[in-house]
Amino acid sequence: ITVTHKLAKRLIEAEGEALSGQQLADEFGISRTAVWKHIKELEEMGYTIHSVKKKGYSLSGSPDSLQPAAVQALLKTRSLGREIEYVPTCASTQIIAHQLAQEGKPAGTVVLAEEQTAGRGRLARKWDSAAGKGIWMSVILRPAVVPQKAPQFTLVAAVAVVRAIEEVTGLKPEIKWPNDILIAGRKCTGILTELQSDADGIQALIIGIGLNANQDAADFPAELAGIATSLKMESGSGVSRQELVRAILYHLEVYTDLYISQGFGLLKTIWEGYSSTIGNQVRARMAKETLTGIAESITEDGVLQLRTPDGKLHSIYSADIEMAN
Ligand code: BTX
Repeated sequence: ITVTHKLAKRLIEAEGEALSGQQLADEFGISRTAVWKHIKELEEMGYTIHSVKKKGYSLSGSPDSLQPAAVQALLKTRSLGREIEYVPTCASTQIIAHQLAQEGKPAGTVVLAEEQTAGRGRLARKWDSAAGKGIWMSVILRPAVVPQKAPQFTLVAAVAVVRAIEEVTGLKPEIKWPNDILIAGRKCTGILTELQSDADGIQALIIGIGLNANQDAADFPAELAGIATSLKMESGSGVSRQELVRAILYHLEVYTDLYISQGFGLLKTIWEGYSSTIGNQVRARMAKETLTGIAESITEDGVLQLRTPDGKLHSIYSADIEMAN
């Protein structure tokens, strides 16, 4: 990363405190004039910096940049996001993350894009990923668990994203089994967990998170009208993607650690608390059939238990869920 980005990181971390030109010059091993030039460059990038005589430079506003240095400033994680691959545009962050995982990049590596031209959902569906409006992110994990446990990570990630949205915006999202996050019944986030495994087990889990942050209704294609929403549309004001990425990574780390050390039990309870599915009459559309009944619970493996009117309990591994009442 460039000195300019390092300087941005330093100013963000100072949280509004002034840093003297001399101190910054010493820290970066450059002249005070050079510091001043980098400050000017940051201003051109959209940072608002006050320069106060004798005190130095303080930051009072920054662009909502997903540049790694800016995201990593104030990042509270141990490993998630310590390596970030940032691209202005790509087909899908999942594709890049799969490649990086195969090249041996460590667990915790994150891919962030401003725009995806072929963002994907489950079953080769499309994920609309407008430029600069959302968080289009893939996280590489390398958990020592059997491949059958992979679907649980979708549920773990959903809990992490809900917590992050609550923390940053105060909104109250709900989880629709297995992988959607809704606000007032409309989808603001989708999660896609993909797997690289061999005879030895899981090599990498690629957790894709698509979060609509700052779209207005008109930014979505017509077919998503009434289906999709963004945090901005729900809260009435723009949100900081940078802050959201930090919060998601933090909670994802906390909850995956919890999952690895304690198993799924406690997480299942937290997940059920956020679920709009459990306890309700739902319609589950699957490849071959559609079942209607009460969604009773999820199992320890994250499998949905649906009771049909004839009293039978069905295990649903994969489906699209709609409210039936
Ligand atoms: P899904 O298959 O559950 O949902 C896909 C469906 O959601 C689409 O068919 C469409 O109806 C609807 N949809 C498409 N785009 C949006 C949107 N922006 N907001 C709300 N609804 C939408 C969900 O799959 C998993 C999506 C994961 C996306 C992330 S983005 C980063 C990573 N890279 C990548 O290519 N995918 C993941």
